[in-house]
Amino acid sequence: MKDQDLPLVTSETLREDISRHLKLSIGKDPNHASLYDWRMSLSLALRDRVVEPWFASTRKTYEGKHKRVYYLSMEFLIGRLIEDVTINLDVEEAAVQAMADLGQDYYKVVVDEPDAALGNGGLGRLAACFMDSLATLAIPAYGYGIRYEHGLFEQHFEGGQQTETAEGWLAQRHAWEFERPEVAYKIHFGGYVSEENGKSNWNPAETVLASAYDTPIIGWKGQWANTLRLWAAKPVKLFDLESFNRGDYVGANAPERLARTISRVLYPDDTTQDGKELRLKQEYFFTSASIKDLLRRFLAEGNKIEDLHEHVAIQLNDTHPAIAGPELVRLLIDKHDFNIDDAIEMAHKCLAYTNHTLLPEALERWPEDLFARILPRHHRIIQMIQDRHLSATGTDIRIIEHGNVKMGELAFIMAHKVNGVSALHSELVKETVFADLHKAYPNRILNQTNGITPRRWLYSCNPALRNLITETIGSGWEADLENLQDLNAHLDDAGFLQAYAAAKTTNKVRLAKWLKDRNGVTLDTSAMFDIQIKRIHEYKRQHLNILETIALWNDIRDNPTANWTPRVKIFGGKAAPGYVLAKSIIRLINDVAATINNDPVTRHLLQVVYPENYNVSMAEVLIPASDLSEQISTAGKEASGTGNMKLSLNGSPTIGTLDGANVEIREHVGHENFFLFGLTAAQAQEKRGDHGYSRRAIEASPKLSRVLGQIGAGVFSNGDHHRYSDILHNLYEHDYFLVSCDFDEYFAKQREVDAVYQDVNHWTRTAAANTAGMGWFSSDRTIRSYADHIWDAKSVT
Ligand code: B1N
Repeated sequence: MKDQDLPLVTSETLREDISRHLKLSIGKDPNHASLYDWRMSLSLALRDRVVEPWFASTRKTYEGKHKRVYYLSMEFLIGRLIEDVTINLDVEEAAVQAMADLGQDYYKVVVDEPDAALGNGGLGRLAACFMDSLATLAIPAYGYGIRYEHGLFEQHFEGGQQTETAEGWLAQRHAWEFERPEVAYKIHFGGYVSEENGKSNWNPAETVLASAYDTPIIGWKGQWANTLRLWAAKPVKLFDLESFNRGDYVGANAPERLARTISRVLYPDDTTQDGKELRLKQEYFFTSASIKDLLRRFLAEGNKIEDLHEHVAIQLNDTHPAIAGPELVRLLIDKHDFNIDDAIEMAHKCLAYTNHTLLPEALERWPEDLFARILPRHHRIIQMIQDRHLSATGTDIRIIEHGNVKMGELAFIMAHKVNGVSALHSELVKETVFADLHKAYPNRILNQTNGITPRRWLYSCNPALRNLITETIGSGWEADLENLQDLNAHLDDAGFLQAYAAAKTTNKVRLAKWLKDRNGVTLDTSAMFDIQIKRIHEYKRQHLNILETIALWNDIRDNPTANWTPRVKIFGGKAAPGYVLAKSIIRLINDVAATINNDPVTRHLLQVVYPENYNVSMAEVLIPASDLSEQISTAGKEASGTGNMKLSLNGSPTIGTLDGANVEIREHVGHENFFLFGLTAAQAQEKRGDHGYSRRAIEASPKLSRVLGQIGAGVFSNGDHHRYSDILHNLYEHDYFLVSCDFDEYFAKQREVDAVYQDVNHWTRTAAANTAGMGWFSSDRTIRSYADHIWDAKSVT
């Protein structure tokens, strides 16, 4: 299809539609319309233009009997949608004009939209980027997840400490979803299994309804749209009138309460697992509904169940939906008369599993008694899957072991392909967590390096750079990001570099204004903006960054008139509410900021800012304005990272370790355009065997010793010597993440960064080389590769 197939949208037609929606859908007179009313009207007018391509895509998939991809994920971290839709439909100018004609500021309306924050971090955002690329590539696909009433909590700082409040994106109706009351499945829990004539019957104790809400996901130039189908839990019986009539008013509400808790709230854990009953119920709830739904669609099209694998590819985004294997087996046996072996074989051909982390605290295991109590039938099916696997491989690798059901092993054994998310991570998957299974099934593991959608993470969030790129190499790069390498021919062109630096300045000024409005903080936009944005975790080492900041502060104070490179250190990110040490790190950053931002000797040279409540929308302002990207995790611990890709693409070189996708970014942008430091994954592992390593490293580093001494002396805590004893104890006694060992090299590399930054030409060339080299990291490339190597799915042309 060609671009000209897009129906012409003028500001006049759009304006008429907005006015009509304001009147007829919202029921408001323009004179009394609130910002929310205008936002709804604009959103509905845009949504109208998504529906046609959406229907057309469904029709084509149906007519061509194309294979569909089903992406099952506990998290979809979408962010805002107005801008996303205007950009994919190529109607931003018309939308701005239409709103102006109505006396409204389009951009004010855009930022009024709350983020859809149905995810914690990278895993959820990856799912959102994948949905964008699937639509852009016209691969028929459904995303399946949970319609949480409350997304990721809102973060506040009180006296520098993180507090959390519930997020409420559904408090007001939004325009993007279509409720599908007719699409509902009963989901069962608990009870017992009885046997009758060799057949197993599950007699559940509880039942809730999974009710569908559909959001169309439109691809680039509006050529294709897929569906994100999110499940909300509802009571089977709305209200227990019997209890009410008996006078039991509390009991009358019981069915409602039980159901609503299931889709009430997103678990705020990133790379840790909370072994709570409700979490297991959430996982089964959305997975079962999704499997039932895809089977219904498949059969409604007149297909034979024996052909399921030719029409259906199911991708498990981590192990959270791993119960899909046993659930599909169960349904094939109970509803379609498969025998157990054929059912397992069929499920195997449909399923694939992505592993996103090696951290032991993230690997899902459920106590067997809990699991058997909630899902008694699945418990037995898993035993049968395990038996067959044991006899087929002659190994002793169990799914159920030491009283735990291990979801990683289950997902691995059920899947026909298992992938890691960066080259290094996939190798480590083979060598560590799944070493034994890899030996038993040597062709199962493959790599699929993550990617990011260039529409949101360059075109939409960075208009200044977008325009420069298009002026320099023409358009087309938005859906063919490798075109960016054409920029390489301009890296020695002074005019280009000047324009590139000007675009960066524009974005830094935009960020400075945003921060001024939000926090009243004034930033020096000529200073280097040095940014670390991600969840707060020991392995990501925000503490390494803040310790380096203190050491730099010391050096500046010791020698204030030396030739320093002014820096603004910007942090963003949330800690899991129960992660005590991560919360301590947040407090330390805020305490350090309070101290050094008030130091008259250094404050024009060094500033620390940490805006509250980092989310997708904040990332869209921070990333284009970044000069330096902090990707400093302990090697071997960050599976991939995707923020690293967004920052580099937007002209922010990396200071980083050889971890996750950093390794591949460095290859693509060129070693000279990447500031490398630190132990390798292998060296890190070796170091841990070296008894007493951290104390020795601290003693060998005068800078680090001094910094830790200051923290212990209460320099940043009003003389309180104990506020940070947890962090200090951790660093001295069991510095598992090797902050102490990497500190000096990190500090030295930062001074090298300082020097390069002072050479404007050299720095700008380095930044531009990052943009030019990052084309490969488009999620379009990633999705094409999944389609070819895992799903056997095709673009519909
Ligand atoms: O997945 C991202 C990677 O880029 C990151 O490196 C990785 O840390 C992240 C349990 C997770 N791994 N595991 C999780 C999230 C929520 C949860 O409840 C685990 N997130 C990642 C995309 O591949």
